[in-house]
Amino acid sequence: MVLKGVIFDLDGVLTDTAEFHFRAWQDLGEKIDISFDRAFNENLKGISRMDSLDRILEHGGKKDVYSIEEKESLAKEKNDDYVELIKEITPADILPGVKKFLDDCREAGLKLGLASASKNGPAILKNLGLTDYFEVVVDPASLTNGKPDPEIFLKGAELLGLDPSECVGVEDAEAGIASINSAGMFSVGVGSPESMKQADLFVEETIELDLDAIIKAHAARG
Ligand code: B16
Ligand code: MG
Repeated sequence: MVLKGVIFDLDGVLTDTAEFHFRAWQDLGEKIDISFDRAFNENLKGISRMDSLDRILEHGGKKDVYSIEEKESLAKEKNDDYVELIKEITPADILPGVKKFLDDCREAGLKLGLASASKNGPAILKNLGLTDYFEVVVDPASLTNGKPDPEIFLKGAELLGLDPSECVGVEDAEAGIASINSAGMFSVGVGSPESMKQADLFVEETIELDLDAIIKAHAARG
């Protein structure tokens, strides 16, 4: 099987916005008297805004305390805070090796797509100066199910006009790897060996992303 497309997650793969999400959720947590640490924040990677809020409320024992309207207002408060923080993002915040990897993909004639759960994805891509690399950006608002459901990666392949088997997906979150795998796509993980156990191939850091190795591993799977 020849590789024709690469579908990227954004947060944690192209740039590290996890810290900004953490700070914005923590600020909200202080207001509603729920505290959590970085380890808990790992559970929010790749998870949509409202699902993240639900996990935080459950963690704080406040699952049934707020109405839908109140939860929407809390999620908006967090996002307003987050939007301020991501205004600081510049091309200097592209994770190490990512620009070269994207250039290698482009030179190899691969089609590139973005499959981020973030509704702020296009704004972040713009601040990073990476918008032009991506032929398609899946709109998370158009989806019924978030990661780990395969919908977002299936949609990415469909928009690129490719079969999932002709694509690889690149992710830093366990929920994201599960999404890629169940889409029938070859998964490339960025992270620790423990968190990337389910990935078909993994690297610990973005600087280690190597297109030739990925092409070979994808072809070897058949
Ligand atoms: P927003 P990814 C995800 O992005 C983040 O990992 C996750 O922490 C966040 O809650 C989610 O996007 C939604 O983001 O509130 O900006 O719409 O990793 O799928 O690129
Ligand atoms: Mg991510």
